[in-house]
Amino acid sequence: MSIEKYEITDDFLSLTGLVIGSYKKNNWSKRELHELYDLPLNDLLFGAQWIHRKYFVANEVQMSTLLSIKTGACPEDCSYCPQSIRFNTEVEPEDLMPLGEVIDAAKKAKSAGATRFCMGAAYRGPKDKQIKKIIEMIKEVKSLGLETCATLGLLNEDQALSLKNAGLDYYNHNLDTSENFYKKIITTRNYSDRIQTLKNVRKSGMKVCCGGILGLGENREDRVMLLKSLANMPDQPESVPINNLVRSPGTPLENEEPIDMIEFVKTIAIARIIMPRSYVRLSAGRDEFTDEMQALCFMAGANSIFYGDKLLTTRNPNYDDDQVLLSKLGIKSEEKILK
Ligand code: SAM
Ligand code: DTB
Ligand code: SF4
Repeated sequence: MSIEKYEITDDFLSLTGLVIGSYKKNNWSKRELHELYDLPLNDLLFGAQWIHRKYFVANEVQMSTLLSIKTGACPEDCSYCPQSIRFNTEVEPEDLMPLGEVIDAAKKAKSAGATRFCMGAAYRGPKDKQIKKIIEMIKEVKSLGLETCATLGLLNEDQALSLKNAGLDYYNHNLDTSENFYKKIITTRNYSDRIQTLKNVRKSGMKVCCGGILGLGENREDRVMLLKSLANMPDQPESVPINNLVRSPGTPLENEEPIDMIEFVKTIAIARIIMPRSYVRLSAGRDEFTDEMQALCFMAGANSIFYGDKLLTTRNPNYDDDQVLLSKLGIKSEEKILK
């Protein structure tokens, strides 16, 4: 398959689902996704740009700021995570943050230009007592005119509904990798637990933020299967974070081989093509990327970033460096006026 000059061939259009004219294609096969990975890089980037410009305003990115509202001492054994109590890492555990500190952090994020504030907690899943306190945080953050997002682990239906009723716009819960590889990364819960939480979130009416991590030692087949699971959900996630593993000292994956950068860019481009209406977020691990690598990811259709000098516990590029980079690339922050 090839794309000659500026003509997009029928084959390519058919592979990307555009011939059927529907972003609702959710029957991607393994073969189709492998074929997309096998395309020449320029063809893939061209296709991703073409689709990106059809569904989104070009040269705009959405900016989310993260805050860890409860840090470390997590009972789960996710091999990538510095917050697991099972690994000897540099993270200092902290209890649920007082409301005032959350409000201060949200105000700072808003004045720096973020439009969404995402609160993360190192829980397997929250207890109802904790949800009550988090509901207060959601209400306050929302009243500042920010979109709200939370990532608190597994949720049952009632918990999802109470967060939705408090005004939570997005819930982040990642599939992380393929179902097959998942078992090598986490043993304390399984893929179907994750799928159930995502169903509960969807049913509550909140928007779904769901993606994965690259560089865990997975192979291309695992990446294909992750993308297939994401794109073939009955409703595709509104937001798809693609994380580059942050290799944290003390975690079992601290010495993992970094993922090939072209493979990372291809994965972003394929996510853009198969989930044309989703925001694809260039997420954790951006601090390790050169400006050129980030530019390639934006070219591949990434249109969202985590913005602010810290992710949850690890480093992210600082506000000023990001402003310089975005200005060099002619990329603007997506403006959202929230009432
Ligand atoms: N404890 C909750 C959970 O696991 O769902 C919420 C917080 S958890 C830190 C949210 C997500 O962050 C994980 O699912 C994973 O995708 C991502 N993450 C955690 N550690 C990471 C790392 N070292 N590098 C990249 N992504 C990471
Ligand atoms: C997501 O996909 N990435 C963010 C967010 N969702 C919660 C988390 C990244 C965490 C990176 C490691 C850390 O800072 O602790
Ligand atoms: Fe706990 Fe979430 Fe980290 Fe897993 S990813 S150890 S559940 S904080």
